[in-house]
Amino acid sequence: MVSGTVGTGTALGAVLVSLLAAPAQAVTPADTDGPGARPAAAVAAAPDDAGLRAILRTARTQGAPGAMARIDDNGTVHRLVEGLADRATRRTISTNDRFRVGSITKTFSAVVLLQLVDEGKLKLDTSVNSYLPGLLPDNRITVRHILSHRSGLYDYTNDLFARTVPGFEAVRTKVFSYRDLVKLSLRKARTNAPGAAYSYSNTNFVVAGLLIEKLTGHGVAAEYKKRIFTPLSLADTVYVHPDATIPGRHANGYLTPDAAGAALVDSTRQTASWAQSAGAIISTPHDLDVFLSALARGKLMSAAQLTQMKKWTQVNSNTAYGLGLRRRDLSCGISVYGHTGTVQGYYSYAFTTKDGKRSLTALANTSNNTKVLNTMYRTLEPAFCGKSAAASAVRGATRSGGPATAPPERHEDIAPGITRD
Ligand code: HEL
Repeated sequence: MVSGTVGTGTALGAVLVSLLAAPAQAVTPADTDGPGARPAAAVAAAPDDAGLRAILRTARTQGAPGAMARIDDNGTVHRLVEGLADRATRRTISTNDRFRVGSITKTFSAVVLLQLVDEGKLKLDTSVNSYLPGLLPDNRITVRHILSHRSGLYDYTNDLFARTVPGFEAVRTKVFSYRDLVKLSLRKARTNAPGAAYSYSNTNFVVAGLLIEKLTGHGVAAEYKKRIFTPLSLADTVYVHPDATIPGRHANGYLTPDAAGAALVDSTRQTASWAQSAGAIISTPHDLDVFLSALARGKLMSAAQLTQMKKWTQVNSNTAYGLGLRRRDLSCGISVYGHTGTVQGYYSYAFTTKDGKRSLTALANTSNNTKVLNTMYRTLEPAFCGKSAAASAVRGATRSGGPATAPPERHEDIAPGITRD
């Protein structure tokens, strides 16, 4: 595991008791775009479609039935597809296909909460318990801690998905309330004192969903729609929880079992109730590109709130986390902003440049396959850095998972088989 700052994942128990009793050693997020962020360097190089395609092909050879990417570059669209959306019908994957975006949902939830800050209904540095009395066991946990994964609330999915296919089948048709999920988290010791460390946890964005519900009086579906989907005309973006079906044209998702060589499990149909406001949105590459571009251009919140969203906690050498937003620092000297998603059967990446002029969404329709995850991670370089970077990204993708030559990976492993950063 690569920890954000202070050691997450330390042995808990006695250590944690003293940690929680001690005054929080705050991990102070850095100011907007600093310190590791690369300046506003314009994206000079054209996207390298050939390099990107080679990466998508590698993902297929590593076990993804299909892989695709769409780049929206200042009005020019690049579409790349490899392989299948559906193994039964053998339909080719399309960049118009809907898919489960997983934790890219967190950026949508953060946008809603930051809009509520703009409306004077929420304060980032106020205790969550002052809005939701008694919900959390520590009044020091603030809204900002939740949105930056610094609350220390344990991630209940570590336990739910310790065994991949049995874990998935046990929740596939379940409907949880947000409070059920918070309760699962609170059965376990917290990972750190409030504010003391970055420790990625779905629980934080379940709390975000509860806050949205409490402050607006509506479910997240209505708020996403009113505040984001409709104003941006995201016609293919939906939140259908607890419905288990992806409406309309979509790529099926195929979960990789833990046992080597076992057949992929079609995991398309599920309530995604374990994820909800932390991961249950369904969208397309076009819509995600539009969403992130609008966010970067300041169309979804005030400049003051966008500044808050981009206060960074460094996660590792080339990744930082803001408020429901990731920053990746690329080899060509620019930083890109967005999120990643892993939901059973789907690995997704959606990032945009600082000015929102170039956006990438990439998808592989499998998950629980670290080789594919690491390969898809490399799509950012050819998309944003062009040819020079693509060569090394492709080399890396080809080697990914290889024994001696694999480059160091930039992910944190929090739970068995779940790669996070
Ligand atoms: S994990 C992440 C990603 N986030 C987090 C969230 C999301 N997704 C999950 O928590 C899903 C966990 C189960 C995934 C499952 C698989 O691979 O389909 N794995 C297992 O069951 C392993 N035993 C941090 C990677 C993100 O990128 O933000 O999405």
